[in-house]
Amino acid sequence: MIIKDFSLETILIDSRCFRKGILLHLTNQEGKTTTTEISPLPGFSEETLDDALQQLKTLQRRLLTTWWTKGALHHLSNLGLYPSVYFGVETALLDLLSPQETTPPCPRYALLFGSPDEIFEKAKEIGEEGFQHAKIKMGHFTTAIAHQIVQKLGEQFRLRLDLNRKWHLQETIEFCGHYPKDFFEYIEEPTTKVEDLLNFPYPYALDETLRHLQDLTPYIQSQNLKALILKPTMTYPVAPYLNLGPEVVLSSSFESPIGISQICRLVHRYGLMQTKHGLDTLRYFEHSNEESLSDCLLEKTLP
Ligand code: OSB
Ligand code: MG
Repeated sequence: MIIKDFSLETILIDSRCFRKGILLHLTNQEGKTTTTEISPLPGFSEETLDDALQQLKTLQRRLLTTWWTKGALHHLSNLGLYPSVYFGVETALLDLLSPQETTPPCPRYALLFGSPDEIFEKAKEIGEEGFQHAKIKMGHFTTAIAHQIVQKLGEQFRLRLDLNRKWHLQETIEFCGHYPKDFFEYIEEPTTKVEDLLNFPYPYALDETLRHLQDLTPYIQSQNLKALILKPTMTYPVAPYLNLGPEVVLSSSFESPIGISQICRLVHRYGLMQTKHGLDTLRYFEHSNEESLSDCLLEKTLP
């Protein structure tokens, strides 16, 4: 396959225009087209939007002069690409090389975060939508407030908590001790220190820690590591994590609907339909439909 046409477009993702991203449009020799999103998340991604844009412009020539096959995709791994760029480019090439007829919706859990009142308000909303599984971001709360929230929502929803490495080992253990052992699906990032994870006696998941750990083996052997949370915008490729043992949960990082459906296509490609994924970030943008997105279009960038 040859790429005949390459263009980039910068977009504003949310109506308040806090979140920006890049759309990559590719067309092959048969006239098939695809659009994928490249949106590094400020404060989390190693690269900025400008870094990603520069790298894409440099990559353009190579994209247009390579004979692409599925076997040729591994060449991308030698180019030192930022995760967001690697994710956008590889998924675009995959869309053209092996298109999926349709992409059914992906199994997902709901996301709850904000102040306790905001969490209760959103909990009502997700309950009405029929969600039975939810993840609550708790790292910024005291354990007393966290208990109040769990007591209110823990019967209605099967919960996973994300502590974002904000609680100390003893605090998290003491907290979990108030509930049956498998009450929570897992605690995401349950300790401030990586070394403490091996002493954490409840099911847990790793997210940001995965981006710093060289060797996951001791954690996988310890049995309590139940899930690996992979945000393709920040951790890509994800394939090396697929068969390590813990379940793989793909998660969004406040991308537009284009980026989120790109993650959903990966869920299908990797056969991860038995797992609930973290694709509910769109709920936190006020106007996230396609129409308001086009209102937010900044400019066409034609390198
Ligand atoms: O801490 O998991 C996080 C989104 C952007 C940055 C960090 C995080 C998140 C999410 C996304 O929580 C939703 C999810 O992982 O379920
Ligand atoms: Mg997390």
